[in-house]
Amino acid sequence: MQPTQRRLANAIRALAMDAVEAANSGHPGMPMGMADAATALFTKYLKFDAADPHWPDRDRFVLSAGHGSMLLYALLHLTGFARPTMDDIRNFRQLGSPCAGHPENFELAGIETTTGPLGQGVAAAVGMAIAERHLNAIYGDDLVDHRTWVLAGDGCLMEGVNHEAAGLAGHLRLGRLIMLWDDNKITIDGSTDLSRNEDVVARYAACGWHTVECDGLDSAKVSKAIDEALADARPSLIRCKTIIGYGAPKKQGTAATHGAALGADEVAAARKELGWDTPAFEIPDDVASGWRAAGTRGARDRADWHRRLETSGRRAEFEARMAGKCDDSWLKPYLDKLLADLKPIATRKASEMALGAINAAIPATIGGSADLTGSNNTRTKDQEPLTFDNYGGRYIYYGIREFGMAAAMNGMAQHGGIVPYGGTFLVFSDYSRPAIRLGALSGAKVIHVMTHDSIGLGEDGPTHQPIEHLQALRAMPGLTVYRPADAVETAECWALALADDKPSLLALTRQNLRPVRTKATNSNRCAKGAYRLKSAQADRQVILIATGSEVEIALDVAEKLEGQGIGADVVSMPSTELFDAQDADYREEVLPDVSNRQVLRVSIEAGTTFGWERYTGLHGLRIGIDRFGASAPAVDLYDYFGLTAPKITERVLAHMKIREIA
Ligand SMILES: Cc1ncc(C[n+]2csc(CCOP(=O)(O)OP(=O)(O)O)c2C)c(N)n1
Ligand SMILES: [Mg+2]
Repeated sequence: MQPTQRRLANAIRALAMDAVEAANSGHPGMPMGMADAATALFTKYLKFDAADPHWPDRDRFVLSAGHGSMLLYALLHLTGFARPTMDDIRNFRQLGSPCAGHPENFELAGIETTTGPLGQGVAAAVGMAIAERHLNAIYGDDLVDHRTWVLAGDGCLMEGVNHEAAGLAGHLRLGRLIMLWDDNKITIDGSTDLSRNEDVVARYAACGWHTVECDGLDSAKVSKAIDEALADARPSLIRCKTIIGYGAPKKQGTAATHGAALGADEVAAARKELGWDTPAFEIPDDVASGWRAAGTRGARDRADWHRRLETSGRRAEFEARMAGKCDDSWLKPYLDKLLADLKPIATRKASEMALGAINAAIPATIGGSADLTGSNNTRTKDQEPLTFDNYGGRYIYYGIREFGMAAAMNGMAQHGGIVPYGGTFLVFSDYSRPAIRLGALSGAKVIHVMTHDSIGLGEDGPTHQPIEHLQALRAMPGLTVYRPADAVETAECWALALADDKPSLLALTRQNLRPVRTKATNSNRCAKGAYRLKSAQADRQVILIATGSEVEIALDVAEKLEGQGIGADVVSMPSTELFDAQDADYREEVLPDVSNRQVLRVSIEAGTTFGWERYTGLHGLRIGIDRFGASAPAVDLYDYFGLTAPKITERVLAHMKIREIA
C-alpha cells in the first residue's frame, strides 16, 4: 500500500526530532510544521531528479528559513540524493558532517544557496527566477523551463530585504517564482503579536504578487493552493497556516519547539501522536520507497531534456555558459587600444570602457545598479534593460535596493549561466554587506561595482564618503577587493574578477586619475595583488605603498624624494588579498623585510589607516583618514586631509628624521 502524504511527512518530522535530539541542538519546530507542505511540493510539483542534482533545468528550491535545515536534509536523504546519508544526519551539526547547522550550498548538492541569515533566501530566489527567465529568453523552452520555489518563515518576511525582493519580483512579473510562507505565528521571542501586525499578504499583493492561503498541515490543500499559484501569471505567495512543532503534544504551537531539542519524553509522545513507531533514524520500508519514487519522478523529464540538448545544436555553448567560464580574449585588444590613446579618466569611467569590451565578449554578464547607473557607469551602450517584456535584456534597474540587488545577484550566480555585476556607491556597501558576506561564504561569482570610493567624491560629504569600508571589506574572507589606480589596472582587475569563481568588489573613483600604467606588459600586473610600479633611482630608503587614486600621488611623492637624493619605490597594491596569497619570495621582492630604519615603508590610502601596519610595520608611516570626511570639492579635501604630494613628502621626511634620532 502507498503511504499517505501525512505518513511521508511524518518521516521528515521524525528525522528532524531525532537529529536535533542527537545533537542536542537545532530547530525541530519549522520542519515539523512545514512537513506536509514540503511533502506536497517534493512529491508532486518540484521538478528534480535525485540522481542528477546539477541538471540545469531542474526547479530550484530555496529554504530561506535556513534554521529549518533538517527539513532539507530529510528531503534530500529521503528522495535519494547520494548525500546526506543517514550517518550524515545522525551527525547533524557535528564537525565534518555535511548537515551543517544551516544549509551550506558547498556541503551538499541539492542545496542551491546557503541560507540562515533570514530573508536573504527570498532575494536569492528572486535572482534565480530572473536567471531562469533570462536564459529562457536566450535558449527557449526546450532548454530552460523551470520554476523557483522558496520556503520563508515569519522572520524572512519581517527582514527588510524581503520587501526589496518582493518589489523587484513583482515589478519583473516573475510568475515562475512561488513562495511558501510558514505562517505559524511564532518566532523565537514568542507570538508574532509581540512584534508584527502588518498584513503580509496585502503587502505582497500590493507588490504585484498573486496570493493564496491554505491549511499548511494538509498536503492536499497545499497542493490545491500550489495549483492556483501555477495557474497565475504573477509571482505567488502561498500563506501556509501551520503549527510550529506540529506533532509534539505538549510543545507544539510554542516557541519552545523553535530552536531546541524537544527532550526524550516529548519525542516519545510525539511518535505516539504521529503514529510513528520505528526507532530513531529508521525509516519504514513503505515510507522509504514512497520517498524514493518522488526522487525519481523527474528522471524521464531529465532524459527528455538531455535529448533536446543533444539535438539543439547549442550544446557546447550552453554547457560552457552553465560552467561559468569567462573568456579573457577581450583584454589584450582592449588594452592595446587604450594604451594608444591615454588620458586622465575616472576609474568608474575606465570600468565602463572595459565593460564595453567585456559585455561584447562574454554573453553571460548581466549588469545593473541600485539607481546609480549614470554614476556607477555600469550600463554599456548595447545593453538593453531586462524587463518583464524583454527578459533577454542584460541590464537590470534594481531600484534603490542595494541589499536586494546583492542578494539577488548571489541567486543569479548560483543558478548558473549568469555572471552578475551591480553597482552602488562604496559607502552603501554597508547596505549590501550581508549579501556580499553570504556570497563570499557560499562562493557566488558576483562582481560588486562600488564607485565614489573615497573623499575624492567631494561635495556629497561625509555621509557619502567611505572611510572604513575598504579595510572592512578586505577583512571579509572569500571576497577579493580591487582598487585599481588607472584605466589599465581597472581592465586588469576586471579580468581577474571575471576569471575568479568567487565574488569580487571593484572600488572605483568618481574623480579623474592620470594614467600610471602607460606601457603594454606581457602579463596582468594586478594578478599578484601588488607590484613595484616605480623603482628607486637613488639608494632605496622609502617604499610608498598606495592603492587606487593615491598611486598617482605616491608617484609625485617619490619624485620629490628622489629630488633630495632619497630613493623611493612606489608599489601599487590593487588587491591586498591577492598580494597576501603570493609566495614569500615575491612578497619579499616587493616589500623587502628590512627594518624601517633601513627602509621606511609608507602606506597611502584615502581611508582608514587601520590595518595598514600589516604592510608598513608598526614603525612605518600610515597616511590616511581616521575620521569622517567633509563636504567640499575633492581637491580641497585632499589638501585638507593632507593627501597631497607636498604634505606627504613633508611627513615622510619628518618621519625619517625622527627615525634617525631614535
Ligand atoms: C538576519 C537574522 N537575524 C536573526 C536570526 C536569528 N533567528 C533565527 S530563527 C529566528 C526566528 C525566526 O522566526 P520564524 O521565521 O518565524 O521561524 P520559526 O520560529 O517559525 O521556525 C531568528 C530571530 C537569523 N537567523 N537571521
Ligand atoms: Mg514563525
